[in-house]
Amino acid sequence: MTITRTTPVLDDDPFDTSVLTAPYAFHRRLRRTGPVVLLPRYGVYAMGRYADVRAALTDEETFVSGRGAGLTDFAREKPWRPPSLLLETDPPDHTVFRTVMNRVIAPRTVRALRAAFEPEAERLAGELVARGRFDAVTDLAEVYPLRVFPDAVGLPQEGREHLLAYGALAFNAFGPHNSLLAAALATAAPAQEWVAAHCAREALAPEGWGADIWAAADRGEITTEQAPLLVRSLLSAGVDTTVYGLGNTLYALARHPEQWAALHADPRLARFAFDEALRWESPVQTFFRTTSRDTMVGDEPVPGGSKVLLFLGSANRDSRHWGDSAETFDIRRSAGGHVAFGMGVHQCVGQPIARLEAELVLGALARRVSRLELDGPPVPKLNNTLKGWASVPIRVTP
Ligand code: OVV
Repeated sequence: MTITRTTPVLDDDPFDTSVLTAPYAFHRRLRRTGPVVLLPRYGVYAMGRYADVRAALTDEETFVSGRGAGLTDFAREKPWRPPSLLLETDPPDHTVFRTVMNRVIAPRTVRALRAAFEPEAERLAGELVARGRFDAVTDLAEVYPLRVFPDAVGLPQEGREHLLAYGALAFNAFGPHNSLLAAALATAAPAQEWVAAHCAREALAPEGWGADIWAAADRGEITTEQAPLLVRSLLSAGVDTTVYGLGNTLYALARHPEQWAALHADPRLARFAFDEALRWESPVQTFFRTTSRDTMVGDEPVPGGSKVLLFLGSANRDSRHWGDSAETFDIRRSAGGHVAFGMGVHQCVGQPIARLEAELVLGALARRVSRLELDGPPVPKLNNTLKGWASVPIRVTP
């Protein structure tokens, strides 16, 4: 006799405003319901447990990226822009492009930027602490990455603020065609033009990550058609991610004054505070994969050609992996192994840059500030993929 099981179903819309702003109750239900569930509203599968999300991320042959890392299945629907050579490809093609980018943003290369990135962090922290009250998002998290990252790419001052609108569009576009994506598309045309123009060799400074990508084309490692697309990846994923990451870290610390006290007592904990904040409130909440063949998740069959929504932010709070304190923000825990940067062959190539920015700016604040508190209600920022804040008013005591 064959016993047929039916995959459990959840009727929720994970891209509804209520879930985007407060996803954690939904995550708990998702994890409790099973290793994989169906979301009939979108005709996709979803996973929220750490072990299953991690297993899918590290099985890039079954859970492919070439059909898109968003809801749109590139095998059926035209993507909103030519697919990314990094995010939206699979090995062996992916390996070629990833190898080029690994060299361009190698940890050693990024460490050499400390001297360029540090003075800006010190200057900004000094100015903000002198003011006493400031907005952790609009005065800091959105300001610091836009000062240092575009310089390292080789972009001009003029127009770099377009990177925020472009990133917002790129991350909204992983979700459904809802009002968030419509609003982003309606306003992002100037940002799209600016980004397209600044992937060209002539628009980039003779030294920097942009020029380094073009140098790989000169060496024949990639073609001159591929170089601008790799530059585009830097411009797509390099700014909003760190803006949300810094904003979420400051939000977490403002909500937990005893954690700020620990960081102030030992500013070398800045890197750990950042990792723990990424775990506790992951900027990139979700990515999709597509199954290349029939597979099993636990006891549940998932047919080939299915879109599968991986809840990174839920995996990062799964007590099966993190224990009873999974939902507690604690900068002294070992948050290593979180999937906020992904895992496997697509794991964030820019993470040394994000870590450097966070270490410098948090360290600069931690050394100057003994107390950091919320100074008003934080305002959520809505995005189909990113979780974070439009405003986090804070008050600091030197
Ligand atoms: C928005 C985003 C995230 C990650 C990678 C890329 C874009 C890309 O263009 O490669």
